[in-house]
Amino acid sequence: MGAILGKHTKSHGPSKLERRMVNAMKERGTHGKNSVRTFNSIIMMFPKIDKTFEAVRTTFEKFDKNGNGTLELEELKDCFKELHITLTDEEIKDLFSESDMDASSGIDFKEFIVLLSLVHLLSSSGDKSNPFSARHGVKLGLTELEESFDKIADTFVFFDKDCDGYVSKKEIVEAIGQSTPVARNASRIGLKRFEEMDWDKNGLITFKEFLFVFTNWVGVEDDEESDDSHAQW
Ligand SMILES: [Ca+2]
Ligand SMILES: [Ca+2]
Ligand SMILES: [Ca+2]
Repeated sequence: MGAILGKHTKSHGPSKLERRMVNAMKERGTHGKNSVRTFNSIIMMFPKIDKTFEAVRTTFEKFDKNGNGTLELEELKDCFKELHITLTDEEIKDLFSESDMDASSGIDFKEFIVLLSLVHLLSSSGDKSNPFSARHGVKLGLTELEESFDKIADTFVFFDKDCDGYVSKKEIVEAIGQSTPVARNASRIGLKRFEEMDWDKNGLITFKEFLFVFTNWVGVEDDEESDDSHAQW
């Protein structure tokens, strides 16, 4: 918990992948089929979502061949090969640097979840200019995890009232303000995290940042969890 994110040194504009994600979120927002109507309904799903995340941990550990707690680029390539995710080395490298949130040259577990979500959401976007959706066969094949990602993307869209592909601080404060006291309470810590997440302090949160915060909300631990989660799926 509380891992400090590396300083945000991004001096250039959004990366290619980030622009694609913004477009994917816009597209989702304008299609208007959102499964999330209230913040409460999503809070109710936290335990289930947490379980789908935790179920990926064994995959993560399996590919962390040298056991240092992160996936290095080569380990990630092996992982994709095994999952039959057909991306070029270049694309994998882009994904890697996009998901390496603390710029540590390694993908830790939470970053791995972020990475998988990018693969899933980009591959289900209708933007044919992006290699993930243009090429068939980019599929995680992890149904419950993919459902979680869709749910979280819908939550993002629920917050993104003006459908510009970003959640602004104002949008999140308003949405939380309108929810019940229970939901407000549950999201208080989350809101604080949002402020930490908004690295460049421009008041805008991307889906990637949102998901990273979300993993904290649902209770994913940085390291192996104490064994209270051996529920079978
Ligand atoms: Ca490793
Ligand atoms: Ca990292
Ligand atoms: Ca917005």
